[in-house]
Amino acid sequence: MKMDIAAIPVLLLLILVGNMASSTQLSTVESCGPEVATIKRNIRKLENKLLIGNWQVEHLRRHKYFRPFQPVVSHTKMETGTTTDVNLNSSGTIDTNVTLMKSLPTAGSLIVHDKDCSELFDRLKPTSGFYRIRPKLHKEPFLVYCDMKDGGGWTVFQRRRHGKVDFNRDWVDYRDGFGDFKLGNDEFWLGNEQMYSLLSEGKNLMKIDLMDWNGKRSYAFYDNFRITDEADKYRLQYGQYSGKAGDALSGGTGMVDQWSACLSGMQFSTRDQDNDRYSQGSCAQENKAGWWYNRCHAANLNGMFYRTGDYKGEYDNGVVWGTWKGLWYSLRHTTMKVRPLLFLDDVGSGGGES
Ligand SMILES: [Ca+2]
Repeated sequence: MKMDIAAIPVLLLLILVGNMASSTQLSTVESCGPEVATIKRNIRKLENKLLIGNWQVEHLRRHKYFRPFQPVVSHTKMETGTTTDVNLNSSGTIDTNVTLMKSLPTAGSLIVHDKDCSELFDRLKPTSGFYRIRPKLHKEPFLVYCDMKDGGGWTVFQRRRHGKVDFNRDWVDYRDGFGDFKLGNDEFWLGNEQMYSLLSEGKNLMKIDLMDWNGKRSYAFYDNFRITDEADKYRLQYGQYSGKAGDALSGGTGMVDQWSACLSGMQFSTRDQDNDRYSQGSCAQENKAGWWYNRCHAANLNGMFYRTGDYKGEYDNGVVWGTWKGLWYSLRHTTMKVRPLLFLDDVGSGGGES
């Protein structure tokens, strides 16, 4: 947490306004306040009722495919080198524009049917692994890790496991993605541009899986998780929190914490691009990560990988989820993954909350 001296009067004003339970709170606080949370929850319930109805209709329409079932024996195709370049798109017409895809690194299918891992899961129920998806038809497909457990259908966009990949990187790396995309425990950041493609359509549910150095696990859900485009510096937006690990993205429960560490509405920063609200320095440089920072954070999942769990230092720059383990504990495993809000998982729970 950082506090500008010049900003203290603003903070006091915010606290005053908060105590008056006024509806005129400034936007940074408003997006994290408890009254707003209740309203958001009610809106969400109503929206869900409506959307589930719509979704069921859409699901029937989409999954009674007019396309013939193709058991996508893509692994065999790759090994034998024979390819059949017939790709039926969702409207059932033949898409011959697949030559581009062949030159890309392959994993999973040569033919990209799915806009995300949830569609792939619906279609083939494959095991967890790396697959290519194509969220936007006018953009090229790209490789992602699909988590087909935990209800299935999750598209993973961040993973920490062993600290082998350096997460202290420049804007371009965070924009395009980095890390290893081969093995089940590889570490990576999928890329802000890819995340933007994935998240910009429809409503999503984001799940953050966490594990400490004793193997204890926890998690957090955020609905309507999305980011804006590069022109707006991939500004973070999310809806309602639920889960066990606490709402660290919003900075915690106190207004002071939220004022300095609520990440809702924050732009993305890297060591070479300071878009935070900390006017006296760079949160990304201090915290050794690319992330959405305010002044600075209570969650820093791209931070330094400390093998000791507890750590000391000038800055709280570990792999931090403050509302679960505090700012001075660096987590061992983290996963950030997303799927459509109204996805019906393999146990039919819908919300994916386990
Ligand atoms: Ca700054």
